Amino acid sequence: MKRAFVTGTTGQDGSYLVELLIEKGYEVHGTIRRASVFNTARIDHLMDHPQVKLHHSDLTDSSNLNKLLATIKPDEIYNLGAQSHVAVSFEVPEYTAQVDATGTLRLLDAMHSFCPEARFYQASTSEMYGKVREVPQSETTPFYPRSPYAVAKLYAYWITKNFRESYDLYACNGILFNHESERRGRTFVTRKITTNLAQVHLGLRDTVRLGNIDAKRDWGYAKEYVEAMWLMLQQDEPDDFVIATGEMHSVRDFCERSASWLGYNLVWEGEGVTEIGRDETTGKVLIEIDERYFRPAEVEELLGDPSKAERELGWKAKVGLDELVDIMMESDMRVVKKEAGIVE
Ligand code: NAP
Ligand code: F7E
Repeated sequence: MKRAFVTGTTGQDGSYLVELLIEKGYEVHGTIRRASVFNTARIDHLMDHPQVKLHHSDLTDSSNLNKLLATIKPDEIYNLGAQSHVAVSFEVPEYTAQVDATGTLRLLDAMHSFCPEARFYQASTSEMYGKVREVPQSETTPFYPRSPYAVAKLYAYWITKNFRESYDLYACNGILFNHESERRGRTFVTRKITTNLAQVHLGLRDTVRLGNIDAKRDWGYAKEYVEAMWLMLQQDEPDDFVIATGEMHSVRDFCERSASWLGYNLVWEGEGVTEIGRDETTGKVLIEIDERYFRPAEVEELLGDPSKAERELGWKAKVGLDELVDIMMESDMRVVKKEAGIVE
Protein backbone atom coordinates (compact mmCIF):
# COMPACT_ATOMS: atom_id res chain seq x y z
CA MET A 1 0.00 0.00 0.00
CA LYS A 2 1.38 3.44 -0.99
CA ARG A 3 1.95 5.88 1.87
CA ALA A 4 1.11 9.60 1.62
CA PHE A 5 2.10 12.32 4.08
CA VAL A 6 -0.20 15.35 4.08
CA THR A 7 0.34 18.61 5.99
CA GLY A 8 -2.73 20.79 6.52
CA THR A 9 -5.10 17.82 6.73
CA THR A 10 -7.61 19.80 8.79
CA GLY A 11 -7.95 22.52 6.13
CA GLN A 12 -10.31 22.75 3.18
CA ASP A 13 -7.99 21.12 0.62
CA GLY A 14 -6.44 18.69 3.09
CA SER A 15 -9.81 17.18 3.92
CA TYR A 16 -10.71 16.63 0.25
CA LEU A 17 -7.24 15.29 -0.54
CA VAL A 18 -7.36 12.75 2.29
CA GLU A 19 -10.72 11.51 0.97
CA LEU A 20 -9.26 11.18 -2.54
CA LEU A 21 -6.16 9.33 -1.32
CA ILE A 22 -8.29 6.90 0.72
CA GLU A 23 -10.33 6.19 -2.41
CA LYS A 24 -7.11 5.54 -4.32
CA GLY A 25 -6.00 3.00 -1.70
CA TYR A 26 -3.25 4.96 0.09
CA GLU A 27 -2.32 4.78 3.75
CA VAL A 28 -2.64 8.47 4.63
CA HIS A 29 -0.52 10.09 7.33
CA GLY A 30 -2.02 13.48 8.08
CA THR A 31 -0.75 16.20 10.38
CA ILE A 32 -2.84 18.18 12.84
CA ARG A 33 -1.88 21.17 14.97
CA ARG A 34 -2.56 21.13 18.64
CA ALA A 35 -5.18 23.78 19.43
CA SER A 36 -7.05 24.74 22.59
CA VAL A 37 -10.32 23.91 20.85
CA PHE A 38 -11.20 21.08 18.45
CA ASN A 39 -9.96 21.93 14.95
CA THR A 40 -10.76 18.67 13.18
CA ALA A 41 -14.35 19.32 12.05
CA ARG A 42 -13.50 18.81 8.35
CA ILE A 43 -11.96 15.37 8.98
CA ASP A 44 -14.00 14.09 11.93
CA HIS A 45 -15.71 11.61 9.59
CA LEU A 46 -12.26 10.15 8.69
CA MET A 47 -10.76 9.93 12.18
CA ASP A 48 -11.37 6.21 12.68
CA HIS A 49 -10.77 5.20 9.07
CA PRO A 50 -8.31 2.26 8.98
CA GLN A 51 -6.25 3.94 6.21
CA VAL A 52 -5.82 7.22 8.13
CA LYS A 53 -3.15 7.94 10.76
CA LEU A 54 -2.94 11.38 12.34
CA HIS A 55 0.15 12.95 13.89
CA HIS A 56 0.61 16.14 15.85
CA SER A 57 2.95 18.33 13.88
CA ASP A 58 3.85 21.89 13.00
CA LEU A 59 5.75 23.24 10.01
CA THR A 60 7.77 25.44 12.35
CA ASP A 61 9.25 22.36 14.11
CA SER A 62 11.96 20.62 12.09
CA SER A 63 12.71 17.97 14.73
CA ASN A 64 9.10 16.84 14.50
CA LEU A 65 9.14 16.80 10.66
CA ASN A 66 12.43 14.90 10.57
CA LYS A 67 11.14 12.27 12.97
CA LEU A 68 7.87 11.81 11.10
CA LEU A 69 9.45 11.43 7.66
CA ALA A 70 12.22 9.17 9.00
CA THR A 71 9.67 6.78 10.46
CA ILE A 72 6.82 6.97 7.93
CA LYS A 73 9.05 7.08 4.81
CA PRO A 74 6.14 8.17 2.60
CA ASP A 75 5.96 7.69 -1.16
CA GLU A 76 4.22 11.03 -1.66
CA ILE A 77 4.28 14.25 0.37
CA TYR A 78 1.64 16.95 -0.05
CA ASN A 79 2.54 20.24 1.65
CA LEU A 80 -0.81 21.98 2.14
CA GLY A 81 -0.19 23.38 5.64
CA ALA A 82 0.03 27.18 5.72
CA GLN A 83 -1.08 30.41 7.33
CA SER A 84 -3.24 30.83 4.25
CA HIS A 85 -5.09 34.10 4.87
CA VAL A 86 -3.74 37.00 2.82
CA ALA A 87 -5.16 39.80 5.01
CA VAL A 88 -3.93 38.09 8.20
CA SER A 89 -0.42 37.83 6.72
CA PHE A 90 -0.10 41.63 6.97
CA GLU A 91 -0.70 41.28 10.72
CA VAL A 92 1.56 38.26 11.33
CA PRO A 93 4.15 38.52 8.52
CA GLU A 94 7.02 36.86 10.36
CA TYR A 95 4.92 33.90 11.48
CA THR A 96 3.55 33.59 7.94
CA ALA A 97 7.13 33.39 6.64
CA GLN A 98 8.05 30.82 9.29
CA VAL A 99 5.21 28.51 8.29
CA ASP A 100 4.73 29.13 4.58
CA ALA A 101 8.32 29.83 3.47
CA THR A 102 10.82 28.19 5.84
CA GLY A 103 8.23 25.57 6.79
CA THR A 104 8.41 24.35 3.20
CA LEU A 105 12.21 24.34 3.36
CA ARG A 106 12.09 22.27 6.59
CA LEU A 107 9.84 19.69 4.98
CA LEU A 108 11.91 19.50 1.79
CA ASP A 109 15.05 19.16 3.83
CA ALA A 110 13.51 16.32 5.86
CA MET A 111 12.48 14.59 2.64
CA HIS A 112 15.97 15.05 1.16
CA SER A 113 17.54 13.51 4.29
CA PHE A 114 15.12 10.68 5.06
CA CYS A 115 13.07 9.78 1.97
CA PRO A 116 14.66 11.31 -1.16
CA GLU A 117 12.75 8.91 -3.41
CA ALA A 118 9.42 10.40 -2.30
CA ARG A 119 7.42 12.75 -4.55
CA PHE A 120 6.67 16.24 -3.24
CA TYR A 121 3.73 18.54 -3.95
CA GLN A 122 3.94 22.21 -2.94
CA ALA A 123 0.73 24.23 -2.58
CA SER A 124 1.80 27.26 -4.58
CA THR A 125 -0.63 30.03 -5.36
CA SER A 126 -1.88 32.51 -7.94
CA GLU A 127 -1.22 35.19 -5.29
CA MET A 128 2.42 35.06 -6.49
CA TYR A 129 1.27 36.86 -9.69
CA GLY A 130 -0.16 39.68 -7.52
CA LYS A 131 0.11 42.88 -9.53
CA VAL A 132 -0.27 40.93 -12.72
CA ARG A 133 2.29 41.29 -15.50
CA GLU A 134 0.12 39.61 -18.15
CA VAL A 135 -3.43 38.30 -18.59
CA PRO A 136 -4.15 35.41 -18.32
CA GLN A 137 -1.38 34.10 -16.05
CA SER A 138 0.45 30.91 -17.04
CA GLU A 139 3.50 28.97 -15.80
CA THR A 140 5.77 31.48 -17.60
CA THR A 141 4.18 34.72 -16.31
CA PRO A 142 6.58 36.74 -14.11
CA PHE A 143 5.63 37.02 -10.43
CA TYR A 144 4.86 40.23 -8.49
CA PRO A 145 3.70 39.30 -4.96
CA ARG A 146 1.60 41.86 -3.06
CA SER A 147 1.39 40.51 0.50
CA PRO A 148 3.62 38.86 3.11
CA TYR A 149 1.68 35.67 2.31
CA ALA A 150 2.51 35.87 -1.38
CA VAL A 151 6.17 36.72 -0.70
CA ALA A 152 6.45 33.71 1.63
CA LYS A 153 4.80 31.45 -0.95
CA LEU A 154 7.21 32.73 -3.59
CA TYR A 155 10.12 31.55 -1.44
CA ALA A 156 8.40 28.16 -1.09
CA TYR A 157 7.88 27.99 -4.87
CA TRP A 158 11.56 28.68 -5.60
CA ILE A 159 12.96 26.43 -2.87
CA THR A 160 10.82 23.58 -4.24
CA LYS A 161 12.20 24.21 -7.73
CA ASN A 162 15.71 24.59 -6.32
CA PHE A 163 15.57 21.23 -4.49
CA ARG A 164 14.29 19.61 -7.68
CA GLU A 165 17.17 21.02 -9.72
CA SER A 166 19.91 20.70 -7.07
CA TYR A 167 19.20 17.24 -5.68
CA ASP A 168 17.18 15.67 -8.46
CA LEU A 169 14.10 15.30 -6.25
CA TYR A 170 10.66 14.74 -7.70
CA ALA A 171 9.12 18.04 -6.51
CA CYS A 172 6.26 19.96 -8.14
CA ASN A 173 4.53 23.29 -7.69
CA GLY A 174 0.80 23.38 -8.23
CA ILE A 175 0.03 27.06 -8.87
CA LEU A 176 -3.59 26.95 -7.84
CA PHE A 177 -5.98 29.82 -8.41
CA ASN A 178 -8.70 30.44 -5.81
CA HIS A 179 -10.79 27.38 -5.10
CA GLU A 180 -13.75 27.30 -2.81
CA SER A 181 -16.33 24.89 -1.42
CA GLU A 182 -18.80 24.27 1.36
CA ARG A 183 -15.67 23.55 3.48
CA ARG A 184 -13.96 26.88 2.75
CA GLY A 185 -12.89 28.85 5.85
CA ARG A 186 -15.56 31.37 6.77
CA THR A 187 -13.29 34.41 6.59
CA PHE A 188 -12.51 33.97 2.87
CA VAL A 189 -14.75 36.14 0.78
CA THR A 190 -16.93 33.53 -1.00
CA ARG A 191 -17.81 31.60 2.14
CA LYS A 192 -18.24 34.84 4.09
CA ILE A 193 -20.80 35.94 1.50
CA THR A 194 -22.70 32.63 1.45
CA THR A 195 -22.84 32.18 5.25
CA ASN A 196 -23.56 35.84 6.01
CA LEU A 197 -26.23 36.18 3.31
CA ALA A 198 -27.92 33.03 4.63
CA GLN A 199 -27.90 34.63 8.10
CA VAL A 200 -29.31 37.92 6.75
CA HIS A 201 -32.03 35.99 4.93
CA LEU A 202 -33.02 34.18 8.13
CA GLY A 203 -33.03 37.38 10.20
CA LEU A 204 -29.91 36.38 12.16
CA ARG A 205 -27.68 39.26 10.91
CA ASP A 206 -28.38 42.77 9.61
CA THR A 207 -26.09 42.95 6.56
CA VAL A 208 -22.95 41.46 5.01
CA ARG A 209 -19.96 43.82 5.45
CA LEU A 210 -17.25 43.55 2.80
CA GLY A 211 -14.10 45.32 1.56
CA ASN A 212 -13.08 45.65 -2.09
CA ILE A 213 -16.00 44.18 -4.03
CA ASP A 214 -14.41 45.05 -7.39
CA ALA A 215 -11.56 42.55 -6.90
CA LYS A 216 -11.74 39.78 -9.51
CA ARG A 217 -10.79 36.14 -9.11
CA ASP A 218 -10.73 32.87 -11.02
CA TRP A 219 -12.80 30.71 -8.64
CA GLY A 220 -12.98 26.93 -8.98
CA TYR A 221 -14.28 24.04 -6.87
CA ALA A 222 -11.77 22.67 -4.32
CA LYS A 223 -12.87 19.05 -4.61
CA GLU A 224 -11.77 18.96 -8.27
CA TYR A 225 -8.52 20.82 -7.58
CA VAL A 226 -7.14 18.12 -5.24
CA GLU A 227 -7.30 15.66 -8.16
CA ALA A 228 -4.85 17.89 -10.02
CA MET A 229 -2.45 17.72 -7.03
CA TRP A 230 -2.47 13.94 -7.15
CA LEU A 231 -2.07 13.87 -10.95
CA MET A 232 1.05 16.07 -10.71
CA LEU A 233 2.74 13.37 -8.63
CA GLN A 234 1.87 10.57 -11.10
CA GLN A 235 3.82 11.92 -14.11
CA ASP A 236 7.14 10.66 -15.54
CA GLU A 237 8.92 13.95 -14.74
CA PRO A 238 8.26 16.57 -12.04
CA ASP A 239 6.98 19.95 -13.28
CA ASP A 240 4.94 23.02 -12.28
CA PHE A 241 1.32 23.56 -13.34
CA VAL A 242 -1.30 26.31 -13.22
CA ILE A 243 -4.66 25.01 -12.05
CA ALA A 244 -7.59 27.33 -12.77
CA THR A 245 -10.95 27.54 -14.54
CA GLY A 246 -9.90 30.20 -17.09
CA GLU A 247 -12.85 32.41 -16.06
CA MET A 248 -12.78 35.54 -13.93
CA HIS A 249 -15.57 37.18 -11.90
CA SER A 250 -15.75 40.02 -9.38
CA VAL A 251 -16.67 39.77 -5.70
CA ARG A 252 -19.66 41.99 -6.66
CA ASP A 253 -20.75 39.35 -9.19
CA PHE A 254 -20.40 36.60 -6.55
CA CYS A 255 -22.66 38.66 -4.24
CA GLU A 256 -25.28 39.10 -6.98
CA ARG A 257 -25.37 35.40 -7.82
CA SER A 258 -25.59 34.36 -4.15
CA ALA A 259 -28.35 36.91 -3.45
CA SER A 260 -30.20 35.71 -6.53
CA TRP A 261 -30.04 32.11 -5.22
CA LEU A 262 -32.05 33.40 -2.22
CA GLY A 263 -34.56 35.15 -4.51
CA TYR A 264 -33.19 38.71 -4.26
CA ASN A 265 -32.36 41.05 -7.11
CA LEU A 266 -29.30 42.90 -5.84
CA VAL A 267 -28.90 46.50 -7.07
CA TRP A 268 -26.09 48.86 -6.10
CA GLU A 269 -26.26 52.48 -4.88
CA GLY A 270 -23.58 55.00 -3.92
CA GLU A 271 -19.83 54.60 -4.28
CA GLY A 272 -16.67 53.82 -2.32
CA VAL A 273 -17.25 53.07 1.34
CA THR A 274 -20.82 54.44 1.18
CA GLU A 275 -21.88 51.96 -1.52
CA ILE A 276 -24.65 49.53 -0.56
CA GLY A 277 -26.33 46.55 -2.20
CA ARG A 278 -30.14 46.44 -1.86
CA ASP A 279 -32.83 44.00 -2.87
CA GLU A 280 -34.67 45.82 -5.66
CA THR A 281 -38.10 44.47 -4.69
CA THR A 282 -38.15 45.01 -0.92
CA GLY A 283 -35.50 47.75 -0.62
CA LYS A 284 -33.76 45.69 2.09
CA VAL A 285 -30.03 46.48 2.42
CA LEU A 286 -28.03 43.26 2.09
CA ILE A 287 -24.42 44.44 1.54
CA GLU A 288 -22.44 47.28 3.13
CA ILE A 289 -18.81 48.31 2.64
CA ASP A 290 -16.49 48.29 5.64
CA GLU A 291 -13.03 49.85 5.49
CA ARG A 292 -11.70 47.20 7.89
CA TYR A 293 -11.72 44.63 5.09
CA PHE A 294 -9.52 46.58 2.67
CA ARG A 295 -5.89 45.40 2.45
CA PRO A 296 -2.72 47.53 2.57
CA ALA A 297 -1.94 46.29 -0.96
CA GLU A 298 -4.56 44.59 -3.12
CA VAL A 299 -4.47 41.98 -5.86
CA GLU A 300 -7.04 43.46 -8.21
CA GLU A 301 -7.52 40.61 -10.67
CA LEU A 302 -6.35 37.07 -11.29
CA LEU A 303 -7.15 34.90 -14.29
CA GLY A 304 -5.43 31.59 -14.88
CA ASP A 305 -4.47 29.86 -18.12
CA PRO A 306 -4.85 26.13 -17.30
CA SER A 307 -3.99 24.88 -20.81
CA LYS A 308 -0.76 23.11 -19.78
CA ALA A 309 -2.61 21.11 -17.10
CA GLU A 310 -5.31 20.19 -19.60
CA ARG A 311 -2.73 19.12 -22.19
CA GLU A 312 -0.27 17.27 -19.95
CA LEU A 313 -2.34 16.10 -16.97
CA GLY A 314 -5.67 15.68 -18.73
CA TRP A 315 -7.19 17.88 -15.99
CA LYS A 316 -9.92 20.43 -16.65
CA ALA A 317 -12.25 22.26 -14.25
CA LYS A 318 -15.87 21.20 -14.63
CA VAL A 319 -17.68 23.24 -11.98
CA GLY A 320 -18.41 26.81 -13.07
CA LEU A 321 -19.37 29.76 -10.88
CA ASP A 322 -23.14 29.18 -10.94
CA GLU A 323 -22.73 25.59 -9.81
CA LEU A 324 -20.24 26.65 -7.14
CA VAL A 325 -22.71 29.22 -5.78
CA ASP A 326 -25.45 26.54 -5.79
CA ILE A 327 -23.25 24.12 -3.83
CA MET A 328 -22.18 26.72 -1.27
CA MET A 329 -25.56 28.45 -0.78
CA GLU A 330 -27.40 25.16 -0.49
CA SER A 331 -24.93 23.94 2.13
CA ASP A 332 -24.79 27.22 4.07
CA MET A 333 -28.55 27.52 4.32
CA ARG A 334 -28.49 24.11 6.02
CA VAL A 335 -25.47 24.92 8.21
CA VAL A 336 -26.80 28.29 9.37
CA LYS A 337 -30.26 26.89 10.16
CA LYS A 338 -28.70 24.06 12.15
CA GLU A 339 -26.46 26.46 14.11
CA ALA A 340 -29.47 28.66 14.90
CA GLY A 341 -31.59 25.67 15.91
CA ILE A 342 -34.12 26.36 13.15
CA VAL A 343 -36.10 23.18 12.48
CA GLU A 344 -37.90 22.88 9.13
P1 NAP B 1 -6.80 26.26 4.92
O1 NAP B 1 -8.20 25.77 4.87
O2 NAP B 1 -6.49 27.55 5.59
O3 NAP B 1 -5.91 25.10 5.61
C1 NAP B 1 -4.60 25.34 6.00
C2 NAP B 1 -4.10 24.14 6.78
O4 NAP B 1 -2.78 24.43 7.23
C3 NAP B 1 -4.93 23.81 8.04
O5 NAP B 1 -4.99 22.42 8.19
C4 NAP B 1 -4.09 24.44 9.14
O6 NAP B 1 -4.30 23.86 10.41
C5 NAP B 1 -2.69 24.12 8.62
N1 NAP B 1 -1.66 24.92 9.26
C6 NAP B 1 -1.68 26.23 9.60
N2 NAP B 1 -0.55 26.59 10.21
C7 NAP B 1 0.22 25.47 10.28
C8 NAP B 1 1.49 25.19 10.83
N3 NAP B 1 2.19 26.11 11.48
N4 NAP B 1 1.98 23.94 10.70
C9 NAP B 1 1.26 22.97 10.05
N5 NAP B 1 0.04 23.18 9.54
C10 NAP B 1 -0.47 24.41 9.65
O7 NAP B 1 -6.18 26.36 3.45
P2 NAP B 1 -6.68 25.65 2.09
O8 NAP B 1 -7.60 26.58 1.40
O9 NAP B 1 -7.07 24.26 2.36
O10 NAP B 1 -5.32 25.70 1.25
C11 NAP B 1 -4.38 24.62 1.31
C12 NAP B 1 -3.02 25.11 0.85
O11 NAP B 1 -3.12 25.62 -0.48
C13 NAP B 1 -2.44 26.26 1.67
O12 NAP B 1 -1.06 26.10 1.67
C14 NAP B 1 -2.82 27.50 0.89
O13 NAP B 1 -1.91 28.53 1.16
C15 NAP B 1 -2.70 26.98 -0.53
N6 NAP B 1 -3.55 27.59 -1.55
C16 NAP B 1 -4.88 27.72 -1.34
C17 NAP B 1 -5.68 28.22 -2.35
C18 NAP B 1 -7.18 28.35 -2.19
O14 NAP B 1 -7.79 29.08 -2.97
N7 NAP B 1 -7.79 27.65 -1.26
C19 NAP B 1 -5.11 28.58 -3.59
C20 NAP B 1 -3.73 28.41 -3.76
C21 NAP B 1 -2.95 27.88 -2.75
P3 NAP B 1 -5.49 24.35 11.38
O15 NAP B 1 -6.74 23.68 10.85
O16 NAP B 1 -5.08 23.89 12.71
O17 NAP B 1 -5.57 25.84 11.23
O1 F7E C 1 -10.19 37.42 -0.96
C1 F7E C 1 -11.68 40.71 -1.48
C2 F7E C 1 -10.23 40.66 -1.06
O2 F7E C 1 -9.63 36.32 1.18
C3 F7E C 1 -10.57 37.50 -2.33
C4 F7E C 1 -6.45 32.24 -0.18
O3 F7E C 1 -6.98 30.92 -0.24
O4 F7E C 1 -6.81 32.55 -2.54
C5 F7E C 1 -7.12 33.08 -1.26
O5 F7E C 1 -6.65 34.42 -1.15
C6 F7E C 1 -10.78 38.96 -2.69
C7 F7E C 1 -9.65 39.90 -2.26
O6 F7E C 1 -8.97 35.25 -1.03
C8 F7E C 1 -13.61 40.89 1.58
O7 F7E C 1 -9.70 41.96 -0.88
C9 F7E C 1 -13.57 41.91 -0.33
O8 F7E C 1 -9.35 40.78 -3.30
O9 F7E C 1 -11.31 35.21 -0.37
P1 F7E C 1 -10.08 36.01 -0.19
P2 F7E C 1 -7.53 35.68 -1.57
O10 F7E C 1 -6.99 36.85 -0.88
O11 F7E C 1 -7.65 35.75 -3.06
C10 F7E C 1 -5.41 32.51 -2.85
C11 F7E C 1 -5.26 31.89 -4.22
C12 F7E C 1 -4.59 31.88 -1.80
O12 F7E C 1 -3.55 31.30 -2.07
C13 F7E C 1 -4.94 32.19 -0.38
O13 F7E C 1 -4.42 31.20 0.49
O14 F7E C 1 -11.95 39.42 -2.02
N1 F7E C 1 -12.61 40.95 -0.35
N2 F7E C 1 -14.18 41.89 0.86
C14 F7E C 1 -12.62 40.30 0.81
N3 F7E C 1 -11.89 39.26 1.23
C15 F7E C 1 -12.14 38.78 2.48
N4 F7E C 1 -11.45 37.72 2.94
N5 F7E C 1 -13.10 39.35 3.28
C16 F7E C 1 -13.86 40.41 2.89
O15 F7E C 1 -14.70 40.91 3.62
